[in-house]
Amino acid sequence: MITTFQQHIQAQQQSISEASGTFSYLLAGITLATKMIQAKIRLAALDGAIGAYGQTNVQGEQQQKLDVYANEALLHCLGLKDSVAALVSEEDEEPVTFDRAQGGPNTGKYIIVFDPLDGSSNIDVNVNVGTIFSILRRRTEGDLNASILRPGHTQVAAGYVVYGPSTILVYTAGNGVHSFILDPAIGAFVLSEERMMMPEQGTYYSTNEANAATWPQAYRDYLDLLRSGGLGKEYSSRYIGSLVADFHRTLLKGGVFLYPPTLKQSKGKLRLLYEANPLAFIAEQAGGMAIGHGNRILDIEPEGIHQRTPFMVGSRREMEALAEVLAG
Ligand code: AHM
Ligand code: MG
Repeated sequence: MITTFQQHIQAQQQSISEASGTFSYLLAGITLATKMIQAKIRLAALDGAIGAYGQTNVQGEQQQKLDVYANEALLHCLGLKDSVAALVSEEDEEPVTFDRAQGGPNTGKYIIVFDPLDGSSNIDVNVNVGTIFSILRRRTEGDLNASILRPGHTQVAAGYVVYGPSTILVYTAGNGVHSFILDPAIGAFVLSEERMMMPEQGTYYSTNEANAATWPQAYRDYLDLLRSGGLGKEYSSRYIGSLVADFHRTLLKGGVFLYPPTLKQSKGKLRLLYEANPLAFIAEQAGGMAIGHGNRILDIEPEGIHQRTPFMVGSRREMEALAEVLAG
């Protein structure tokens, strides 16, 4: 018999720290939103839902119509839940917060941080995109912002959905990494693999090589090391330009994904809270590693919700070699 995502979460609740029905109810909001997003994406080219929305987001990027839809779907499906204290999105400059009881205090227990539609520049050409999410527990002391700006090792759960030939959900709640495939016949995410482990070493590197000329020298040396067989394998390159899709391949096949600092983006391009942190949590749970410019991603103390970071993630062998090269 099948195991659905909901059943899996409930069975796990004995062993994970978040042993309450609230947590699975919260995750049900995320899965509903991602089902709405995938349904929209599948029909977008027919419905005229592809193309620019006509505004730029807080990152200064052109918003696509589907970016806006994906963001609204998540805000709608999560905003009604009492357990939610705040929603932090790539598409919104400030966190969205809720006062539940009329005029009463915000009593929600969880903060959900998300990139509603990652890789949306690929939408026009029918290439995979995804949704990334991270769940934090609200702290009892300090204001909401202090609860949001915490290092990634405090995440309660994290995951992503990749909208590819199949719609696949991958998540961790700190007790292994599990993956589910959306079965369109029953409208449910069905367990496909439990306790996924990243291969110790792979044969792919994944990076926007056009930027290599402006990377710090150490990253160019590292690429040379991979290309010259220095790690004992012959590497191939694969780069989609949708982080979720590039990460998903790295998780399954091993290897390394690199987005180092560049001349144009001296602090890196990818966002710490809703891109690097959730994927770093998953990578570590699967036996891999994730670092910024030399430091462990999950230890970075965030200063802003839209903060960027260099982001390198992958198999243990490749990542240890990278850490050595960066350390000189
Ligand atoms: P976004 O679509 O949320 O803005 O995400 C940024 C994307 C990532 O999905 C991807 O890894 C990266 O930007 C690709 O950047 P580049 O085109 O510079 O290689
Ligand atoms: Mg995005």
